[in-house]
Amino acid sequence: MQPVRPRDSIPILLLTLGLCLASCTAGRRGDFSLKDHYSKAEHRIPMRDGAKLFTIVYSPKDTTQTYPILLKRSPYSIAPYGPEEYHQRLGPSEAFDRDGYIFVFQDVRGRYESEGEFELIRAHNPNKTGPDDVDESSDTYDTISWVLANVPNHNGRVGQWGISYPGWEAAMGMIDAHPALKASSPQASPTDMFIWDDWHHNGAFRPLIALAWLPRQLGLRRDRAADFPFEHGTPWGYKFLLDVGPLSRINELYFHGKIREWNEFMEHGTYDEYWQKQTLVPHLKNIRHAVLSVTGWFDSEDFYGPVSIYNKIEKETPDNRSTLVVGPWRHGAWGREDGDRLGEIDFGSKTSHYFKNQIEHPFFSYYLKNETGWSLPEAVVFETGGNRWHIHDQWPPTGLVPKELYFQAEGKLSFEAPEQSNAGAHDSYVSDPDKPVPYTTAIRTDQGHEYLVEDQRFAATRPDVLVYESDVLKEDVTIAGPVPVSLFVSTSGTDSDWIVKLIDVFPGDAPPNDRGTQMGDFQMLVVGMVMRGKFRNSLTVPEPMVPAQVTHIEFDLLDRYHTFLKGHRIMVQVQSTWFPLLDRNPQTFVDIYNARESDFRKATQRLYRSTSHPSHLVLPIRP
Ligand code: PG9
Repeated sequence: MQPVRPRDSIPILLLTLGLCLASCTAGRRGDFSLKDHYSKAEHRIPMRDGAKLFTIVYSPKDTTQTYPILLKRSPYSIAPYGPEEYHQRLGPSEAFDRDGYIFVFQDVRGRYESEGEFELIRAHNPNKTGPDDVDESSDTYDTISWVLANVPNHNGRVGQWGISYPGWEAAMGMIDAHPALKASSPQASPTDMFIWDDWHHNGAFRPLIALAWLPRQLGLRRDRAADFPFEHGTPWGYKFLLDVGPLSRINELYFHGKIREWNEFMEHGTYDEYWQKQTLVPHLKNIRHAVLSVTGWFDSEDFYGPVSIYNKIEKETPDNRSTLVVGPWRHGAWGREDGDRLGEIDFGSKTSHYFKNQIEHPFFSYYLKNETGWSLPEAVVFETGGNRWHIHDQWPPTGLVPKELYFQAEGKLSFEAPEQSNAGAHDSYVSDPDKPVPYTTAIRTDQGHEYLVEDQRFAATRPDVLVYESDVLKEDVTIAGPVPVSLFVSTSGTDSDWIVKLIDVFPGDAPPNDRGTQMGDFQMLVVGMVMRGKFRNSLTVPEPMVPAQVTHIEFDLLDRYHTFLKGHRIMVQVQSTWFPLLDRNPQTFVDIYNARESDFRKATQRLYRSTSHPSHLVLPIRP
């Protein structure tokens, strides 16, 4: 049955009931025992190549009716194991457990109890020729076939979901999908690890997440005896990585060549076939079942993935049933937090409850249980600053008015183009890789999430950060979508990072927030992005920058939906280091992963702001 799709309509009743429903069900939580309602079975399910994947199935004890199957495949262990040990929760939220589903959990190939070889972000093979050609898509297919044939009391409909790596598994399951797969929800799924997701942003490496993830996770492979304990020896990641020096020293000091994936990362410093073949986006063709892609504006790991999944399905399959949801969340927060705040920023409501009760649960009920009374919107997106949910008939919404916001003399930003005719008008700073600009004031060795909305005053006061600010806004300015950046720059070196941060400056007399933090003149990071100079024209074929030559660099800040409120100011900061969120660019044109200490040099940077070289951002303004 095709869903009714009044694409512009807001389910207002459901919207307003959201919080009530959330608190009502939470109150009854203690009454519901999974052991009373579900039996648990463990299986080793054979894949087409003979590898057996360990799978746990919870089936409703009430067999008077049939149930849909809800699958989650994970590399992070599907513990607890053993027939008497039950999960705390089976579905994405408690409502699923109460409703009755056949919940299927699986350790993916090569992880924990499953046989076979684990491959980090295994590339999809579109040209399978025999049973030995396996990938995550074929493993999902074979699992669904087995469950349909061997688990009784199902209604023939399957859904798949997951957050982060399990979200990526859900996305891979959508490719060449089993016909019984009716609804998929890839949540915080990465799609491209070189361009915008976990390991890199525009080719700039993100060491904190790689150093946290690889040693912790890859020691758990069945075929490896050793774990890789990794001690930083300090709680301060900034000092730790500065002391390490060039990234090539990580192997010398810590991994000793034993982590294959780290070695591969260090060998593939451009967007070559190694990275290109991992990208799932080109394989998202002919996706006809319902898809709910979910991410958070402040997901520091996998914001880009879900948006790219949505965009690709929209482009490839016009009659799709695909929805994008973006809330004001950090990585995966919608699954485990209320979603009412991040750091010092309050979002005004429990946004995760709204998502769980009004979007996620009805989505699966509709497609897997044939329940009516819900319509599938196209994009459900939260506007920060204004603190409201919106339903749009596409993302970015229609009717946007792109408006150039120019860098001006004396640290000003304005919607008027520069008047100064002097082609050389610029601002300048010295970027020193030995004294990089920190990305946060927090003392931590993991990347964290709050930096994505952190007060930027600590950076604004540095001499190697250019700061531009608008006048006080006379009316609200709402942006929706990606923010293109157009920079005219030069460097005295032969490579350089260009980092642009868009910031919301609160009024000086803004009241303290609910935690008592002073918010007067708070500089809230809205979005920031890097372009590594050598990748400005191609991520695959790097090119040196020519010293002192004015160079035009264009890239996008990731999508945002934010209102700079009346009385606030818009700020942009430009810098060339963002450490240790990003590895340090030596500022000389070398293979950074094999760079020597002596390759790291200071560089004098210029940002031009003249009539001939009018550096600017293009704000996608929603009138
Ligand atoms: N974002 C994490 C990840 C996904 C895919 C590969 C490696 C890491 C995660 O949290 O699962």
